[in-house]
Amino acid sequence: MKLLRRNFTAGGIALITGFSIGRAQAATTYKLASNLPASHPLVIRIQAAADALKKETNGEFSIQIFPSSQLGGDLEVLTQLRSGAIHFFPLAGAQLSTFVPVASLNGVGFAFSSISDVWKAMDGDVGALIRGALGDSGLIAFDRCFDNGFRQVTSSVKPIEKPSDLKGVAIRVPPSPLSTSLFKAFGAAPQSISFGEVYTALQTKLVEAQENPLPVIEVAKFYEVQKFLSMTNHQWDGFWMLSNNAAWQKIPKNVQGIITKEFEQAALAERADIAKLNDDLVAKLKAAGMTFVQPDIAAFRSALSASPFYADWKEKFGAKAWETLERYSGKLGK
Ligand code: X2X
Repeated sequence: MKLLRRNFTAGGIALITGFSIGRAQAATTYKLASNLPASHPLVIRIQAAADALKKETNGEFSIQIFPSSQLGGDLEVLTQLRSGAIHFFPLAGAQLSTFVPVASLNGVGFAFSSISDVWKAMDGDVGALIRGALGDSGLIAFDRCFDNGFRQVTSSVKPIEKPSDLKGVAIRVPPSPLSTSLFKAFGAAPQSISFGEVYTALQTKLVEAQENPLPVIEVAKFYEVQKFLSMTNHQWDGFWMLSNNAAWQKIPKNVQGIITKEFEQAALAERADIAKLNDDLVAKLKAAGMTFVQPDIAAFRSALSASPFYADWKEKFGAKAWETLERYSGKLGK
């Protein structure tokens, strides 16, 4: 028998044995926005978490999910989260860095060469440092980062095999100073575009290229408007599950515990989903007509090292953050 108690004002009621007694309590529905389509493992797993929450609270608490940027562009929704107009928002460090700069620390070019290295850092001191900065900014960031993945470059015009192939290329990047800086270092012409507008930007040739992990390329159907896929692995990014602080404080402690547990389980399950997808998607995207390219990654790494990129970002992030990252990445740049 589940006992659910809640902090209540005078005249309130105790919610016990799984149902309300006395004055019926209005059920509470929290809003969660995502820029990803409903078919992405992150949204699928969060929906399962929301279903479990509703069941465990007997419908007293539920989370309504708005995928595919239905509530607005990346930075607009971040503003809504900060104001409390929405209550939860899984957002990548890339976009988050416009509000909390150190959130893109894990996105430093070629910082990680394997997903196991990523989780050592993100479930270790790099994640703790970023989560602390998010907390200082007034947001609640849950412990376990969801996986977005290693980012790959796609193009509608030509295969990107070496750094000079990016020269002058109009490439979409997330609204993130670090992403813009990374592709400027390769001589490209990056354009910051909110994720919900990327397909149209590619379809109308506003940009000829974009970069995203394979699962995003697949669920966003970029294979319909992109021909070449270069496995550059130039950046890893993840999604932080975020909550508006005031909205979170209003949730009874026992329900906070259920939400925390369900989001933790969702993140770990989503990481496994992404790992499996990465194995399956090469064949699927080839079958969808994409031409895969294995670029000279060493040439990209040395081109980035020869540019001011690493020195600039070491200065921007500061010595403590940079030292924390290099404890996992090894020395970056010269
Ligand atoms: O905007 C993107 O490219 C995406 C979906 O990968 C992120 O949210 C970082």
